[in-house]
Amino acid sequence: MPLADAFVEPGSASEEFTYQLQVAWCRTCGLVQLTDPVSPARMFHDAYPYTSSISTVMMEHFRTLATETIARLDSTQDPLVVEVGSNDGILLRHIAARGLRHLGVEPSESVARVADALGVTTRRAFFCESVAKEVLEEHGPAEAIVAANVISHIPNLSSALAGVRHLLSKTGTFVFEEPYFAAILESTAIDQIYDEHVTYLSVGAVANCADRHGLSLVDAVAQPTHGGSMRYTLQRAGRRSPSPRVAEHLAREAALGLKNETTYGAFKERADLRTRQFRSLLEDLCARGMRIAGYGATAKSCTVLNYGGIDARLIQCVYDSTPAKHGKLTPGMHIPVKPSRDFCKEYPDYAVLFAWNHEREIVGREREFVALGGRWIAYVPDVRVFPPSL
Ligand code: DWN
Ligand code: SAH
Repeated sequence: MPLADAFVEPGSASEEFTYQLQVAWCRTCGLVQLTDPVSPARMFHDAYPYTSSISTVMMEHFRTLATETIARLDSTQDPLVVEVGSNDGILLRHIAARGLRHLGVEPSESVARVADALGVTTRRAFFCESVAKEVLEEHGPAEAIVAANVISHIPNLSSALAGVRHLLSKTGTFVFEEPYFAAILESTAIDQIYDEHVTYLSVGAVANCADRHGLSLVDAVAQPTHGGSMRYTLQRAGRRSPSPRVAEHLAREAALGLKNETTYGAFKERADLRTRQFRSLLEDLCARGMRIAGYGATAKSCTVLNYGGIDARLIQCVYDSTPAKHGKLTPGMHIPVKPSRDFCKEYPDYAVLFAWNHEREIVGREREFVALGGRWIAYVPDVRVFPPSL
């Protein structure tokens, strides 16, 4: 597999880095993870193209999380809020605007620079145990540590959790959210599996890993973002008993078969079937002379395109709003990426919704496409064309 966010400059495709994408499940701690993670520095660097603020729904989601984080600080004197993977400042900008002490820890210069401009103090670093100790030395303990869609990106999860344990004040909380493995399983979202996602977290696995580092999982609340996420709250062990929600999620995970080997084999079979159905739909439409494009040059699309061998013969181009992706080719399958403002100038007959997690926002905005006869194609949770043709 190529790297999901390594969009290719035309003419330089021969230099593409590839790696073996393979997932394993640990019978002991329940963690689902990549067997051969790619070095983080290869993925997160000064040309990392993903900026969190591409979605108005996500901007609102993080504004609300910032408000909740501030509310939890209650009467603490001069509290410190640390965010791991602060990207373009989508969350910390609200903390900074309130004049609160804060620090983003973010290795990708491309996005950290955007956060700087919003007044967010950002340390260019990969969060780990030693960086956490340095932050503690320089700034003191953190009353709140927050992280979204990044803990699953860290190959050395133990080091990250040990870092949190060092940095967190005695009364502090660590709140993080990640795509929920049970949701990935239920919707057969194989496209969530790619290089940047090293672990696929569940309530059971997080509880086990937290325990090993003197932390306890005290709450877990489902979130609608990224196609189904879970927000975990950790505190130093022994501070508070877990919310009943934790036990409810654990029971549901057991019922879903997260502890049974057969569940994982069945997932692969469903993923293979779905990929074949998706590919044959595209082939049938192409054979009928239809023009097909993609919408959203997501990191996720890398897996479904490369696993299905779907290239520019089937999908002519992908429209995306991220300037850094424009004029480039998608990793591996080399489909040209065009600005999303061009979509309405040359509507295709069908548009594959690669950013399916932003369906409401995108389909709501692009109503004219459907009004003029265009149709969306989705492949999660099933392959479907919508709205159905009359
Ligand atoms: O975990 C990760 C998540 C948070 O973001 C990272 N490893 C990488 C990235 O994954 P992704 O690329 O699959 O995320 P999204 O949020 O599904 O990507 C949206 C893509 O779609 C962006 O390239 C922008 C584009 N887009 C667009 O063209 N028009 C998005 C929206 C909402 C739009 O209206
Ligand atoms: N929190 C944002 C960004 C998620 S994308 C959101 O939810 O939208 C993942 C981000 O984590 C990238 O900006 C990447 O550069 C950063 N990252 C990756 N490994 C990291 C690590 N070890 N420490 C801190 N940030 C990391």
